[in-house]
Amino acid sequence: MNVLVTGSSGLVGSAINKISPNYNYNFIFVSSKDADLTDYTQTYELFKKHSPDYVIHLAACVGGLFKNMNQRVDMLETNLMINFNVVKISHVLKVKKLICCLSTCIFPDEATYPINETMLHGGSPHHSNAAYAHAKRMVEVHCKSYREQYGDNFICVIPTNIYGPHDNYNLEDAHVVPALTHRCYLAKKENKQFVVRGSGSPLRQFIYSEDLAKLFMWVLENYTDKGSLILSPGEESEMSIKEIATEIAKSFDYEHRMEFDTTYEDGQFKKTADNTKLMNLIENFKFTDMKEGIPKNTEWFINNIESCRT
Ligand code: NAP
Ligand code: GFB
Repeated sequence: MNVLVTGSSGLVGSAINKISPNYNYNFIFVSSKDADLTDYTQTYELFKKHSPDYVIHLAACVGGLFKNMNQRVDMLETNLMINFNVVKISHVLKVKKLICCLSTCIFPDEATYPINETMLHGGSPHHSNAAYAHAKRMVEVHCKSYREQYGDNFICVIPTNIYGPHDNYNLEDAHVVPALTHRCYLAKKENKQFVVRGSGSPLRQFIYSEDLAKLFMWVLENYTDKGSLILSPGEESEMSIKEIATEIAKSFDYEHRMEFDTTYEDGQFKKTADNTKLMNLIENFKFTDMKEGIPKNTEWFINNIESCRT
């Protein structure tokens, strides 16, 4: 069976690539160098060439809080176009199972916690990433429409914040873990203060990319429900940005030089996700603890800083 993985050169795609030898499929790992998925014709040609049975659709314009605030149009248009093309062509070419990727940050900002899969369209997303959030919510509507009108097996998974090797470590566009990893590396190298943006009080859950990759393969092989599925450690894993920054600083032996710059936005205070639906399906899945994952990520960054996305 052919499994086409879009967005495969990125954080999540690289993790799926790493574990792919453990699975008996013909994986086709593609990125923008194989086709610009914002272009319908290029997308059609790519899918026609590989005739995938299954598609794990990861490709997206992705970024942390500051990229979302500063590049709203790109986040909206690029993701709307990529997702429209991939979903429509998956139908046209009769893909047997399409797995699309949402994010826990696209849920309503005014929510009761923990958030669960039924709450996706229950209110406006946080203003900081509204463009990205609406583009992602539309892919859920698109998949659901094909499911209901044509019976297509198109589903969405909803990861929480992800970190791990092959992330984007750009100081302005990246998510908090890779951005602070890069920033702490530079602070120590230049003997300067390690500046953490915002107050440090917001709360986040994180999933290590290699854990998520295993869950994607589990979803491909075992998940038969029609509804979306949150892929996240439990509520108890929630940490403050300050705690996360401290773990990153410890991995560089630099926690004594950490300070906060509150002239920067905090973004959403929390987006606590409920993983009950997942855990009821996949008993005793072991998530990597941040105290283990952060040092692994730091080691990978230090060993790959010359070649990774900075
Ligand atoms: P990433 O590291 O930025 O990788 C994005 C991938 O998409 C890259 O392979 C990139 O290819 C590809 N891509 C971007 N624009 C493209 C285009 N126009 N045509 C073809 N390919 C294109 O992203 P990620 O963090 O792995 O995210 C994967 C998925 O998880 C996304 O759908 C994202 O929304 C979702 N997600 C991420 C997080 C997180 O914290 N990172 C959290 C929740 C959900 P090139 O390298 O060639 O540009
Ligand atoms: O991962 P992040 O950028 O995005 O985390 P979100 C933002 C939080 O980390 C804010 C603090 O509280 C920031 O103040 N922070 C501290 C930093 N230092 C830094 C830094 O150097 N860079 C960054 N980026 N943050 C995103 C959504 O929300 O969640 C995206 O905007 C995406 O759409 C992602 O879905 C998963 O977790 O706030």
